[in-house]
Parts: sequence; structure tokens; C-alpha cells
Amino acid sequence: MPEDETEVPLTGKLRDKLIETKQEWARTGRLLTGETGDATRDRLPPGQTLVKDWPVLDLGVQPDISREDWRLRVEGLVQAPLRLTLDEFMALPQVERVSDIHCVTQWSRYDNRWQGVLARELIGLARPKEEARFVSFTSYDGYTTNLPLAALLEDDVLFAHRWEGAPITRQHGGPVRLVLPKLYFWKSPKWVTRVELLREDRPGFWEVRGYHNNGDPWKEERYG
Ligand SMILES: Nc1nc2c(c(=O)[nH]1)N[C@H]1C(S)=C(S)[C@@H](COP(=O)(O)O)O[C@H]1N2
Ligand SMILES: [Mo]
Repeated sequence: MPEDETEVPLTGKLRDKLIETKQEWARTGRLLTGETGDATRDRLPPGQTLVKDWPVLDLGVQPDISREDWRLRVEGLVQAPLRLTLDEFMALPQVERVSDIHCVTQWSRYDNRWQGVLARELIGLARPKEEARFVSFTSYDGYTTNLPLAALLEDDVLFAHRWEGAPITRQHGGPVRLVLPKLYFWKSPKWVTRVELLREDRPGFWEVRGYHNNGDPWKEERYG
């Protein structure tokens, strides 16, 4: 397949104002407390505020992919590239995890009950090559983000399709989104469709717009 066919373009009308505002926050270091949290002692990371509802945050395009057309691809530095239909994805071993959400725009939400496939399980099926060290995600809205492969393989990271017992709604990234609770939530792509394993890191949408490459809420890695 030619390289350009693997690109998912940024579709529709982006929320330019929101993107500008968030870039401005990065430039001015908004919300930074200068503290370092202790995940073994505290539950709320520095500078965060607890919410009870679940805010929606994205670029303003909430793609509506039919069950038939949806695909999840795992490719790049793997020995067995995957291209799963939704039925194939649902047939993989399922787990449940409860975790907290920490968004860089300051809200945190405790005790979210997720069901889905362990990222470790999915990546294992694709058999990563020795030299794979990083991961780049692409979503159906064109959003991208990046992680070290090791972060994806932890036991609390899911390709989730249910939240609190119900299918994850489109606005929250359904049918399938990543949930990676140890990092700020921008590292958890909604509507994920492609996972590419890489030798070198490839910063994503927010990471090239002033946001931290790693995003640990306990170290307040908001901007960088
Ligand atoms: N595909 C996609 N994933 C995304 C985003 C996005 O714009 N597009 N926004 C990120 C950000 S900044 C946050 S805080 C969370 C928000 O998820 P929620 O809307 O379910 O709360 O999704 C992350 N994943
Ligand atoms: Mo966010």
C-alpha cells in the first residue's frame, strides 16, 4: 500500500479557537502549580479539580463510523500486522478496569469503570519487532498522539468500548477509544483506528503545539 493511503486527514471543521486557546495556555504555563504530587499518598494530582460529570473534549469533529466500516490497524514495526473488524475486536479477551481520568485542562474524574481489550493483549497479537520503542496513534478525526511502547503495555491500559456498563458514546470516542489512566487524558485517543509501532518517537497533535511529550499528571507535565 502506498504510504499516503495510510494517512487519515484532519476532517471537517476544527475548533480553531479552542486549539489557539490551548496553545496559549502552553505558552503562558497556565495552571502550573510547581508542585510534584505523590501518587502513593494523594489521589488528586497537583492543580487538578475534581468533577462528577464527564466533560467532552476534542477538536470538534466527532466521526460517525458505521460498524461495518470501522477498522483497527496495528502496523509499523510488527511481525504480524493486524486489521481488525469490530466483530474481530470484540471477540478478543475482555477485561474490566476502574481508573481515574486526569485532563490537562484541570478536571479529574474518579472511578471510571471501563471494559475492553488490554492494549498489551492487542499489541502482543501483532508481535512487535525488537526495535519497536514508540507508538503513534491516529484517530478517525485525524487526531494523533504518541507514547513510549512500554507505557502502552501496562496492566491498566485498555482499548475500551464500554464505560459504566454501557457502550462508550460517540462523543466520548466510541466505538473504541484508548484509556491510559497514568497520563493526562490527551494521551488517550478517542475513535482510534491506527496504532503504528516505531523506532523513533513521533510527537502528535498536542505534543507539537506546546504540550509535554510525556504528560505525567503527578509531575505536572502539562507543557514542554
Ligand atoms: N481522536 C481524538 N482523541 C482525543 C481528543 C481529540 O480531540 N480527538 N482529545 C483528547 C483530549 S485533550 C482529552 S482531555 C480527552 C477527552 O476525552 P472525553 O471527551 O471523553 O472526556 O480525549 C483525548 N483524545
Ligand atoms: Mo485534554
